[in-house]
Amino acid sequence: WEPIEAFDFDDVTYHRSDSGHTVRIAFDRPEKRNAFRPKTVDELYDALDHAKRQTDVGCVLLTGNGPSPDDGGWAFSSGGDQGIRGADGYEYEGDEERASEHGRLHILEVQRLIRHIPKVVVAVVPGWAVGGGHSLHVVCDLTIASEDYAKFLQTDPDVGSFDAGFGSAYLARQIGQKKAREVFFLGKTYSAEEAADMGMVNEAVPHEELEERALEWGERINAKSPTAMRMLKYAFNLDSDGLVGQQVFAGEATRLGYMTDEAQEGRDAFNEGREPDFDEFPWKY
Ligand code: 1HA
Repeated sequence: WEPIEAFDFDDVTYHRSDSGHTVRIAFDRPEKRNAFRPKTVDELYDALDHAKRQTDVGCVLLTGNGPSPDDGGWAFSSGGDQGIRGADGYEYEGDEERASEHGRLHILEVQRLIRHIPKVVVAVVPGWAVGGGHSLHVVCDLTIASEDYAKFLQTDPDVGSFDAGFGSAYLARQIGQKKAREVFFLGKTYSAEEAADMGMVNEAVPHEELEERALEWGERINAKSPTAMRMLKYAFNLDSDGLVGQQVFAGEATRLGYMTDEAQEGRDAFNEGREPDFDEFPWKY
């Protein structure tokens, strides 16, 4: 892994694989089970947005650094940092001007970016995935988890919070209504194997093999056709993204359309001030 030097992050780390085609973005607050504060969310968004624009990158691994220096515990993320939760959201710690504005819930913007980034995003879960951290893994395209330390838990209603979007409703599409309701209403803790049986984890692997296996997935993904993968991701998203999903999918269809001689004849005719001649293009069936 090569560190990506373009950013000076405190709460996340950002690396590119030796092959260059996979990036690794990791929460880096292991002493708080990788809870996120607004600064963490800003950095996560910036890293993902940067990754989005790397045309030679096909796969993003999203994970949590560890273990905790305090007790050796591992975490993907434990969700919003409850220590800086204000009256209406999470506040900027140590930044009085920003803290006084209003609380932030912009992890939801990160969720949308993960949905729309034209790459495969893999949640690599080495330990706890809890609350908003659980919802984040739900939103990722794939999840691989440590069979030794990964634990999946929804505490949202314990702390008076609720992800009523992807974290719950989309989870129900993955594991079914009864199970999703159990996750939130009973708040049980599930192992990686149980989560795989439920259908919200793709594979449980020994802890020491987790990153290596994730990197292998990245290389498999990177070997495939970028256009086909992009269209497939947006196709999978479409029925749970409504008109926005249709817009994203249609944008890619437009891109493919623009690449045809037929569309270029329309453009050329306009630019040359003549009527377009589409005669050579059949009405295909
Ligand atoms: O639901 C949303 C949203 C919904 C809509 C829109 C936006 C949203 C944004 C966020 C969220 C949420 O994430 S709400 C849910 C918030 N998270 C939680 O309720 C999880 C709280 N943490 C725990 O339940 C447990 O800590 C744990 C199951 C993750 C781990 O337990 P464990 O292994 O026994 O460790 P523990 O001793 O509890 O934690 C280690 C240290 O990490 C503790 O600090 P220390 O006593 O050493 O100083 C603990 O306080 C800290 N920590 C863990 N999680 C958090 C945390 N500190 C702040 N915030 C946390 N989330």
